[in-house]
Amino acid sequence: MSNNYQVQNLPDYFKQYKKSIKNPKKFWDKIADENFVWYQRWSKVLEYDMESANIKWFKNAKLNITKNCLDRHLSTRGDKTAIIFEPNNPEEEARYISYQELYDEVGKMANVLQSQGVKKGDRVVIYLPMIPELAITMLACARLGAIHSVVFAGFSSSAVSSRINDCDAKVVVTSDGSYRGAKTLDLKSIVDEALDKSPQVEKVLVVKRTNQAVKMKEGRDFWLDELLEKAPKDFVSVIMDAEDPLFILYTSGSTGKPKGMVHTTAGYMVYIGYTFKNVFNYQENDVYWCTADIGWITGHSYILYGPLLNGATTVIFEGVPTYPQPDRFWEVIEKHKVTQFYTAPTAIRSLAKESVEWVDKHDLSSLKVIGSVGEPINEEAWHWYNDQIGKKKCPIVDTWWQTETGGILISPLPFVTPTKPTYATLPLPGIQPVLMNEKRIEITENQQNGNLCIRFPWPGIARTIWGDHQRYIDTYFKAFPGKYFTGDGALRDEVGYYRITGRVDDVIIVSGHNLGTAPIEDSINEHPAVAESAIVGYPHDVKGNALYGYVMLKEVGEDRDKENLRKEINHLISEQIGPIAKLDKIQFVSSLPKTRSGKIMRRILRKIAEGDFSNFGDTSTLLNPEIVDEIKNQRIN
Ligand code: 7RM
Repeated sequence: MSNNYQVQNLPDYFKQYKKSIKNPKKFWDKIADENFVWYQRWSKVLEYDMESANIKWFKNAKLNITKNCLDRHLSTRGDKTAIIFEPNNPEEEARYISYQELYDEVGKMANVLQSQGVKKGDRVVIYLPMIPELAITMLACARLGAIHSVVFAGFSSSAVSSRINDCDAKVVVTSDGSYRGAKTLDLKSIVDEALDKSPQVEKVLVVKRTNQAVKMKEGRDFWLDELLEKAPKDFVSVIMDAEDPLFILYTSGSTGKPKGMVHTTAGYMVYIGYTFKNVFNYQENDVYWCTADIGWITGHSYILYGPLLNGATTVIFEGVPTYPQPDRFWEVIEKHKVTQFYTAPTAIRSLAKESVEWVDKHDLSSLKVIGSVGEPINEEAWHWYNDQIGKKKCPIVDTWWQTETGGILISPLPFVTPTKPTYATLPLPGIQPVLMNEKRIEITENQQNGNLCIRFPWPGIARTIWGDHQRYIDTYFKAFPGKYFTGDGALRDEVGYYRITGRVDDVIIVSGHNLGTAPIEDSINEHPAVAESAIVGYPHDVKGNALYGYVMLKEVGEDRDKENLRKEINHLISEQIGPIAKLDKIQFVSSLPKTRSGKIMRRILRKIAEGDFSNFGDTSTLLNPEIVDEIKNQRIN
């Protein structure tokens, strides 16, 4: 990437932004032209129709994203470290993989996949821990033109098989096992179980990680190291069309069936390359670390593709924040002199609960920019992050985006946009957010809340849901015709900064009043004894819906007067929102069911509140599936 599009300061941001809105095609045309390598340029920058949700960027361009991630860096950055692999166990040595080595490994892997029958357009499901082979396999698929679908390696066999079946994958890449903290997971046996329900899978390639004993099925299962040993390094990258799918990534929807979001090649590449450079203020010798799992969009875009497109050094961390001790993140920052650190509010909150001595033991002075993603970051966590980790000198980039958006849409630019706690601030160039009211009318004034939509397509937007374009139209383009509907609510302040307030599908109508769960939860969380809470609605004879609150306390003590706490909580809500928002039932829980990225699974809580225990969908995709039984058993009637 050249330096042409690094936004320099606030006036420069406004100038770029204006240009990008006045003529988006011209804006992206120039970025695509000057910062990437192509086999062939496009005949048209953009063609789109919002009603049929038909979006094509860089029409007829030919390229391969791995040429942009690897080949073009070899002459100038061949010896530079592309990937730092930090293993789960700190006693195990870190690995430093140069751009040249990564190129060689990806070439070998692409040759292996090809020799196993994988062709352009085929789907490959990847079920691997956070090890370099995961990145290598994804890039090898992209080099060959196969569509990768990474399934988070904490998901159950039923989640694996339903994804394999949905995209009809013939090849699965997995490992014998995986390390997570003090635990070992048997990934290969989970795949074996999944394949009972996915008999179409022809080949399973197995990475050796834990060296545990696994069953290998003759003719179907192969050890990857044996295949790689014989494979040549060079693999000429396959010529891809701009709109050829690059990957499918499943994300949960409001129904149990996950949506296979399809991202295509050119637009995704341009958008991720550009946003990585700007949002993290990436400079040549920086060491960038995003703690997400690659099995999540954040990992795809901002551990793998974004950094490599920019020739950056990216850390892949196999472990968990609290292993062997709660200072692992801070230790790794010190060890590798990390300059950009990107994590989730849920991780920040859990580490903020630990003694600050864990942080103070470490030299974090290498840090320049720190980031947050995945859910709204509350004021308390924002300040802890700013004070203890950023030492008040690192801008916090509170980045708002979605699996569907491919990359970051609303975020401060470090050293450019003044930050404001809990605000994702301003849209990136090319992004046109709009707030819509319930009558589908655009809210033009500031200091208003509304449904967050995006007016104009950007290059990174997902193009469809695999096998179900109608569901894509219905989910994202129907509610507000002509616009992409994010499903989130937002507040725009007096200067035009956006604060994401949470999912608006969590709006509950009580006695005809529209109540958002987010503000109620915020006021509950102000109670000094409360750590976290979640509100759902359940049917009520009189009010239509009533409110059921799940409340997690900071300290669990049998001696606490629960009835009194309930009163205090309702008193707080009553004062801050109004008596209409008081909770009808309050259940104290030891934790809330969450996805890996820290999002509360309200669908399950809603069912429990309703007393419907019949079909929770697949709970194995939760971070803490065991909590579901506890909550069910202690449900308040
Ligand atoms: C990247 C990612 C998307 C949903 C999104 C929001 C919530 C994400 C923020 C946020 C407030 C943020 N993809 N969300 N980032 N809310 N502030 N900075 O998380 O598809 O897994 O989730 O996450 O509700 O719609 S995702």
